[in-house]
Amino acid sequence: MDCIFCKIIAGEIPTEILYQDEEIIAFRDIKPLAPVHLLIVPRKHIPSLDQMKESDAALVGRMVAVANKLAKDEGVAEKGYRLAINCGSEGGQLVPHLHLHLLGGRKLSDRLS
Ligand code: DGP
Repeated sequence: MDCIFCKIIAGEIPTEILYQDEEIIAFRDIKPLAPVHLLIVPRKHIPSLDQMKESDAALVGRMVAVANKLAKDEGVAEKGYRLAINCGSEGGQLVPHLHLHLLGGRKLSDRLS
């Protein structure tokens, strides 16, 4: 298994897990871009958003629901936050395992750069 997020999911890389259930885990980004920067990750290895199947739609919807819950837990829900999925090289994706970024705790740029 050569995927860093699969290794975190398997417990091979010690990481503080903020949320987990049978389908999804969440932990802090190692290179945070904001005071709150979490990654919401499906246990299933889907290499990118581009490769999700129609049958994964409920899972991706649950990732969003988990992110919204974590935004409340982290105290950023009221002021606002951003969810982002980078897809492919021009989309800025570095780790080839689908993940949702939750960013909050500061005023984010009005534009995505
Ligand atoms: P992306 O560019 O969307 O593929 O974002 C990947 C993010 O994953 C990046 O912001 C840094 C984070 N990351 C990479 N390796 C690790 C790791 O081993 N642990 C944690 N917590 N985050 C990682």
